[in-house]
Amino acid sequence: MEKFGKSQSVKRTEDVRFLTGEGRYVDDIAPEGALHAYFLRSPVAHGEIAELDVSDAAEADGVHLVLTCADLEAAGMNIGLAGMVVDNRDGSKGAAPMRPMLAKDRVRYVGEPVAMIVAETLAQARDAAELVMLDIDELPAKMDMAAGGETLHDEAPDNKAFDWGMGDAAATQAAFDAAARTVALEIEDNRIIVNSMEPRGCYAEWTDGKLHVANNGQGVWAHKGFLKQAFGLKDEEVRVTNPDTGGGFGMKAMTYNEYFCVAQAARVLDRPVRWMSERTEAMLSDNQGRDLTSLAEFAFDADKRITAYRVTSKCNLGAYNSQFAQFIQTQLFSRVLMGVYDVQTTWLQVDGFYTNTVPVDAYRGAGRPEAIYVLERLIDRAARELGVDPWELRRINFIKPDQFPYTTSTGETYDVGDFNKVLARAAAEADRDGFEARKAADARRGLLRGQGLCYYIESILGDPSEGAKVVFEDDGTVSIYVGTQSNGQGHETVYAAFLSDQTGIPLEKITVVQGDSDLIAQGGGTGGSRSVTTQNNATLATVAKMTEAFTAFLSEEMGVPASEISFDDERFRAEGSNLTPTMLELAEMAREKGREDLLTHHERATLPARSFPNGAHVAEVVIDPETGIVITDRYTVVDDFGNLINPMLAEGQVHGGVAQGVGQAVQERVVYDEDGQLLTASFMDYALPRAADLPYISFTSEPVPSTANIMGMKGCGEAGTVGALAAVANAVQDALWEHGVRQADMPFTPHRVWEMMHGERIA
Ligand code: SMO
Repeated sequence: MEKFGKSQSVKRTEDVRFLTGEGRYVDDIAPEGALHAYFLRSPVAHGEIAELDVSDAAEADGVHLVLTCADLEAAGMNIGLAGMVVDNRDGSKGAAPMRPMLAKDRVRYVGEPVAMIVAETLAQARDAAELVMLDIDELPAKMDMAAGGETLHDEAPDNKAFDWGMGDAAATQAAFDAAARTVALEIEDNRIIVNSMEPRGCYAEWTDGKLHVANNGQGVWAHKGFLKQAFGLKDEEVRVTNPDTGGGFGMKAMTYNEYFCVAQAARVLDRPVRWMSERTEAMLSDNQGRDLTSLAEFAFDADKRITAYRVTSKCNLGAYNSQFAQFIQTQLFSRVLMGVYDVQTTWLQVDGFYTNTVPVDAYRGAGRPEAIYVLERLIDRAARELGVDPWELRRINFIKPDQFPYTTSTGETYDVGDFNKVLARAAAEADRDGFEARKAADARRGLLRGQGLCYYIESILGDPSEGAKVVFEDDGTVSIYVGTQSNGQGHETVYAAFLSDQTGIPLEKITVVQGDSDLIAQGGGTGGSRSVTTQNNATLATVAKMTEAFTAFLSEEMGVPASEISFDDERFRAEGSNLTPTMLELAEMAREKGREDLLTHHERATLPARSFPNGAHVAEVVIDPETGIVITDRYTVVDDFGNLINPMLAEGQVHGGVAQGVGQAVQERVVYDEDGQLLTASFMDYALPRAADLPYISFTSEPVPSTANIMGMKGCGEAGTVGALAAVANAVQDALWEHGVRQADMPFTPHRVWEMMHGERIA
């Protein structure tokens, strides 16, 4: 395994570019002379459009075009997407109300795009938007998931999008009936705003009937498919590119309405058109994350073994089905329903609802953080109610090493794992033994200290296939074309280092090419912790073919049988010859001989099975009971990511993921008023964590190499977030337990913690 696990922390080659202002984001590269688009968005959460008159706006200075839904329809466009739907429990399909690209007849959330103004300058477009006559007959806003109230879509009576179930409800009930003990917990998973550092944006241009859309996405091919569909174009008539992208986190994976509208404007005007979201606009229009409440229950036998697990959730989808939304809290949640515990009797029931809020979709982890949060909160609660150490209760119920491969009740097959080993390492790294002394020291200062554990598992998601094309360029460099899409994670470094490691081609000669649907035929983009495992698997396949081809070439050139030639990842060696060419040297020889076929190699490969990153997060919080302020004081992560390609970048992924998890747990929360106005629409009101809000994050790798792929890798992109929520929440609950707090829901802001402790609400 040494071959795949050199585990060198190569420094990020892209950082010189990023840190010296040489990054090229979509707003940096819009074509000269592109017109500016600005979206007029609904100022109210719910209502019928009584009047939409854009004639004054269309006449305003600098304005070239104003588009409404009627214009899109008149142009014959397919004006909306319904999103993917799940099956209901009775076998029917979940609701599929169309989400128009620009509001048609009705608006359903504050921020929904109603009209698009295109002008010479952004200021002119914005000014013209004020001239649009938009008269909305307001309807009551439906802001919760309770029955009754206004209906958003005719297709969804009672605002119910779906009722989905998985598992064996009857067997689960029987296990509860027979249980020695049962434990239940009802908890909320607060809605958050994703807040990528770079907001969404795009530009579009048409050249000889071919559409080019550049946007900051998570991969070009999904966007290309939807654009083809909307405009009725052939494959060769659409090109999508993703330049440097400043964070996506799931939120940028979707093909948003703005991209279609900008493309249509560029077509009508026969000029390039650009759009860049502003921060508050992003807060009102980027898909949001989480937002569900769950009742979770365990049945136990007399030996403290869990005999059944039942979760019933309600999830808030916002005003429409975003692209993947119906899958997040259902199928993706179910992937790791039972986490690392050996329990076969389970039932998951999820009902989805529409409300007059921004649509909700994938956010770092997409269903797995939600599932692990519920499970790891419940097991902690169960330990308290059963009077067992929470670490011990986990150990009792862990899937044991000799049970692998282990197929879960929801049909996932975990290949390997050694949860006890990881947990023991976490106890040491977190200095669990020193906790009581730290707690006592804080108590002398009037402060409360709590410790929380989360043992998480996640699965990689998305397309298990990927392609890798290696090209020996005329200038002696080598390009590798990849189907994934860096959003800032360091892919350029990791892929180049891996190819270098496998071929001996010097790292500095390798360039990673990504994000252009004209350059590589297919690719799955970034998401679901898939990128490095899936992409390197493709690289391996390509390297195998390259090695074979160069071996055959050398064999012909030297007149030595191919069976006598070997390649050791650096040099080719032929028996009885002291000629030991590198792959780069052979490529040059091939070029001289006119063997163009040896200069390009392109293979696709599919991972044979999913892999399952897992690990233990241990958080310690300190709470000031006078103010309710929660400080995340210590944070320890021990992860089993299998073999690491670049430990430093894996650690960086964990740091970022933990920051997002701690942010949700301690600070972040979307707040709407009863009329559906977003009260947290700027960083004045929405508390994103800053560096000073986070402690040093200790990261340790305790790998159990995966057997699901030959690299022994498991993935790491979302793991930090999956583990962080319950670790922090359990720590807060630990600190507050002896103060009588039994309902501890995120986020643990001072105000909310004070209320929990004092049992009363402050305004
Ligand atoms: S939330 Mo992700 O991009 O699977």
